[in-house]
Amino acid sequence: MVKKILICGAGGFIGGHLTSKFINDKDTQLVCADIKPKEYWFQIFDNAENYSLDLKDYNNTLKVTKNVDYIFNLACNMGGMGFIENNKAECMLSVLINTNLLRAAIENKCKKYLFSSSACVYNGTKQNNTFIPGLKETDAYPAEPEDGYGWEKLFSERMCRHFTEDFGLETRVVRFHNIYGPMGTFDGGREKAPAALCRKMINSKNKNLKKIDVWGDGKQTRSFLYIDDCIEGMLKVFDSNSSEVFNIGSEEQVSINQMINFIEDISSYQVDKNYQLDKPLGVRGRSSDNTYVAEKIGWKVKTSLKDGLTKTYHWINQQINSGTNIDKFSKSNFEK
Ligand code: GKE
Repeated sequence: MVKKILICGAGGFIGGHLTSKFINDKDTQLVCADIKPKEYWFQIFDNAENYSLDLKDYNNTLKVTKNVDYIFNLACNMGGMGFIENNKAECMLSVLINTNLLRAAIENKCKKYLFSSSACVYNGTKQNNTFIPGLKETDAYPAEPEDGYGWEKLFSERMCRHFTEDFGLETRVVRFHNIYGPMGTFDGGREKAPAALCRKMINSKNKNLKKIDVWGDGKQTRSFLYIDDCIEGMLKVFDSNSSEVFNIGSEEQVSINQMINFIEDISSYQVDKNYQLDKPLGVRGRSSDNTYVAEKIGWKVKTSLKDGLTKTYHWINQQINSGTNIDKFSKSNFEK
């Protein structure tokens, strides 16, 4: 029985990896949609139906969801702190994508819908210190999410819940905690810390410079989840029978300075740090508590930060030093 799957945001980082996961399934017919022009898609496959269009337009969502069984919504205007802190309204407009897709899923009688939420929904007052206890799913309330982006994600989570309760649409929601890995953005303004710091180290090493710029004091803490774990966790949640929200993140909480030490080991190159306190910092500390997702879904992280960073560093190094067309991974704006 062939199933038709729609991947929204297929031209992006997580969407591209999800597409590559499904593309060789003989019983899957793939529809891929992204706002970017196809030449800027991070990964694209000829044997999928590929659409470059804006899902903030309801007619476009009706078109791409036609005869679709399952929908993965990974489409939103986002990036690291450097982007979401400076584009709050743009990030909130992604609510149109989720709203349109939920409506179109009902109209086109789709069977199941997954929404990719974010750790930016978590209450900021619980993230004011370094090395905080991992955030449990219930820590999103009382609500005080990240300005702009976090509010859109939390609101859209609630829309999924009510479309399930009121219209019977099967929905799944995952909260991603800073996903990183190869085939993602590493420059141009949307990049997150793991890729940004790998790039800075590579450029310093190439120019024999002994210093890199670091946003903040380097003591702030995060956990970072490698893309392969992200895809596996998302699919396990999708295949489960629970419409609750689940963390898809890592419990390996490190300071930014510790992450830089890992990158120094990987690159065999030491640097001093120029701490820039005026740059976008986000929360002081954040990590995931995976107790509930392990218990209900049976998903556990397999890739350590050191191992994931090693793969990411070498991929970025290859992009920068091979001189191949890296625009698509290093430019931030593609919207027509
Ligand atoms: N992007 C970036 N680039 N961050 C840096 C850099 C740099 O060169 N140097 C240090 N940092 C610091 C940031 O100041 C921040 O304190 C920390 O690394 C992580 O920044 P980030 O990876 O950009 O994003 P955050 O984890 O703060 O927030 C992100 O969380 C995700 C969900 O976990 C959001 O930007 C979204 O991408 C998403 O919600």
